Amino acid sequence: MSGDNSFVVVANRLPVDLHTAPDGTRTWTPSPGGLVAALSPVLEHQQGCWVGWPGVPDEAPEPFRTDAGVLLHPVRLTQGDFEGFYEGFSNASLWPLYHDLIVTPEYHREWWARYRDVNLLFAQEVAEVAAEGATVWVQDYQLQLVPGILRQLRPDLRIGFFLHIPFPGADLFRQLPWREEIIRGLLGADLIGFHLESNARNFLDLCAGTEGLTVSGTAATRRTDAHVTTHDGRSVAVGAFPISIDVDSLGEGTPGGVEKLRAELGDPQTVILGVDRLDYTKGILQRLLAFEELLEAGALEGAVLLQIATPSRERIDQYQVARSQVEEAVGRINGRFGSMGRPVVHYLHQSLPKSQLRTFYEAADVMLVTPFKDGMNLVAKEYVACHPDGSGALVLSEFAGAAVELHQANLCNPFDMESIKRALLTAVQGAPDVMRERMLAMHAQVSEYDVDRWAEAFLSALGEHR
Ligand code: ADQ
Repeated sequence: MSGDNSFVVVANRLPVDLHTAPDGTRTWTPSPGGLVAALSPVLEHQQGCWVGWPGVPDEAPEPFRTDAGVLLHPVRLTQGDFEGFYEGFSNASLWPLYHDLIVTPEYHREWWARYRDVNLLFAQEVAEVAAEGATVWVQDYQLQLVPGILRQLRPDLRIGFFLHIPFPGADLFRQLPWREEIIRGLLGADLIGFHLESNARNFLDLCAGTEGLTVSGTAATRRTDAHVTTHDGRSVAVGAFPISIDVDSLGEGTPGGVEKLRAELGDPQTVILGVDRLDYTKGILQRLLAFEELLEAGALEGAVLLQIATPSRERIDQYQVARSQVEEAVGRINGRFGSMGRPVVHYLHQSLPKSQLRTFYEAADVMLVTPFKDGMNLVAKEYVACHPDGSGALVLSEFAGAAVELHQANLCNPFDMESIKRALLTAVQGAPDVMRERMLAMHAQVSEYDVDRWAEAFLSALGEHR
């Protein structure tokens, strides 16, 4: 049972979502989120095969090649799979657990059963398309059992696993009723990668406390100094590989685009920008409240806030709550501080083309990135990449993985309203020379460590390990 693909990426979602119009016409649109943004260019360079779900239940079109040469292999999930595996176990159990319980995770045995079944299904699909001895790169928290199952189905494969979200401390992780199964699943890989050394350390601590596993070495960035030896004597490498962006994917700036956008916003003195999936981890409400308090204090004369929020996981209760809180705050702030035809908060609950995002990034004097917890946060890096001349200023949560590399940002603690306000004020009023120097240092970091370096570091570590 093997196919002819020597490089296979498997992720919950394909990089495109299938849409069927009422007349039956089918179209594909880019699917949202950081994983797709990071991996698409890697797959294009490798001309690899991408196994994933097409974003709608009960559909699995025939595999096809994209214009960029990537072979897409759709996996069919039923409505029940979608609800139990995706909305349930992945996004209402694992997501909040791995983001340090910002909301309370729910654990249900039926969700877990679906998670196991769907992981088996993904592993079987990969086993069919991967060539003898192929490299398979498994992505993210939805597929943590795939490495273990694949190892059994296809021992010839070289298997890497990368986690795009944080990995929690052992004390939190141990809540999970199926913790042993998840650890065993992950350890089916030859290499397990995290964004940060702290994430890798959390995983190693957990393994060190698990019977039958031995840990050697310490977590390191872009190296595999740490190893876990499994019950059956296999050695699994563990390392930190901070993900980054593909600067080219943001396209060219539109000539005159920035001026046009600023004019549309009423030529404000200061444009403050937020760009996020609408997720309760991203701290969107907190930043709105900080903005509101500063307006109230008369400290942000002539500033407007532009908040772009991509619709995300809209059927899950906590996401509906987060959205209504955000939208209520937007309405209230505009009611209090806006004037006829001149809102102070411009809010779009939409997905936008990258070229348009680029114009927003370029036009923003200040970028507000305030997650309570974030694996990396590519938006922060995209903003920095769009300011090669050192203009602009970044307010960044200490709890975003990106804060490790972008430590020259105006860092804030999103749990502390005063801290967000201080960082925002410093970003708006800080000495231009100091702000410029910091932005230039961050720009150099993002330019040097782009997404190609990330993929290359991970894949060469995987190649060396076996
Ligand atoms: P996300 O939680 O989705 O990613 P992030 O890393 O910021 O978060 O990536 C979001 C991506 O979506 C960016 O490329 C951004 O440009 C794009 N995007 C956001 N809003 C958009 C909009 N309205 N229209 C179009 N595009 C939009 C997960 C983890 C992160 C980790 C990434 C990659 O949660 O911590 O950084 O994976 O590993």
